[in-house]
Amino acid sequence: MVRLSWPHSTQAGSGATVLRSAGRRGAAALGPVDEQCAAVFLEEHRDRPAASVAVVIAAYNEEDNVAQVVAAVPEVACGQPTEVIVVVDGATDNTAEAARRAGALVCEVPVNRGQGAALRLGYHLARQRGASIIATTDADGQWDPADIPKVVAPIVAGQADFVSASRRLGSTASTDWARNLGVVVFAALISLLTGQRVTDPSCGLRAMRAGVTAAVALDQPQYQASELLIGAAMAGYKLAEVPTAMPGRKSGTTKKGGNLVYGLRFGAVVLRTWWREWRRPVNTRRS
Ligand SMILES: Nc1nc2c(ncn2[C@@H]2O[C@H](COP(=O)(O)OP(=O)(O)OP(=O)(O)O)[C@@H](O)[C@H]2O)c(=O)[nH]1
Ligand SMILES: [Mg+2]
Repeated sequence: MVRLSWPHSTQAGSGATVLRSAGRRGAAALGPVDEQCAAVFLEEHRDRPAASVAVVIAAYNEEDNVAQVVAAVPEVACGQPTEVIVVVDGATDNTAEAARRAGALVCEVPVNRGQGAALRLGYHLARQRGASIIATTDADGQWDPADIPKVVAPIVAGQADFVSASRRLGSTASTDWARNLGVVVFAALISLLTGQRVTDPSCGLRAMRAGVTAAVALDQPQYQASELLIGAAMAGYKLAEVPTAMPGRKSGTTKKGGNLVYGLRFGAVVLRTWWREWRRPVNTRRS
């Protein structure tokens, strides 16, 4: 059976909100590699003033793209200062150095584990540094960092907890019909499963209250987008979308495989996450 509506939770609301929540929801404990890299990162940047909006970027072999992306992140979003945290894991090129030169705070992990694992670590670092809002974008230039204030705005205004940009509400430079069809199909499926309107579930340009990243169970190593989105929706966080124009990857190739592999793996994470969240007992959480 599919439940069509979920309670919403924003800071604009108050009091107890009924949420589907397990005894142990939330970010998995960091492994020893993450602990070590986080300690080095936090110590290295201890004296750098923290910003309330952290833009977290996972980057793997993106030396030709990452500097341009970091440089394009606005220094202020909706009146709040930003900082850029780039997590590079096991890259075989100069991604980390390029990001650092462009002004990002860089966390280097010696082994490659995937975008999901890198973002999880990045979320942890952002929270540890005191960010109240975490935004994400991709290191390949596929999304326009100039739109970061657009995804932050509904959160600052108390209208949403989790905001995704949407190419379908805006436009896309992609002529890949299979990929574009996949976006439509998975958007319809996730909207049905969560009861919240979603038009672009794989968009990498997002913003959320920092607490969302700690409250939602995240364990996907690579195909992380739908896990966070579905987990947030089914935990009762209020989603919103804003239009964006998607320029597409600047150079290099996808790390996620061809369309068939991407579609199958994305779909598997959608169903697995929905099933996991659906089976959680309903609990009460302070909003
Ligand atoms: N740190 C880290 N980042 C990764 C890894 N795999 C992908 N990324 C980054 O995650 C972002 C998205 O990866 P892409 O390969 O472009 O995948 P995608 O954007 O979901 O899919 P495409 O539409 O095919 O580009 C990029 O910034 C990648 O550099 C990884 O193993 N480690
Ligand atoms: Mg990409």
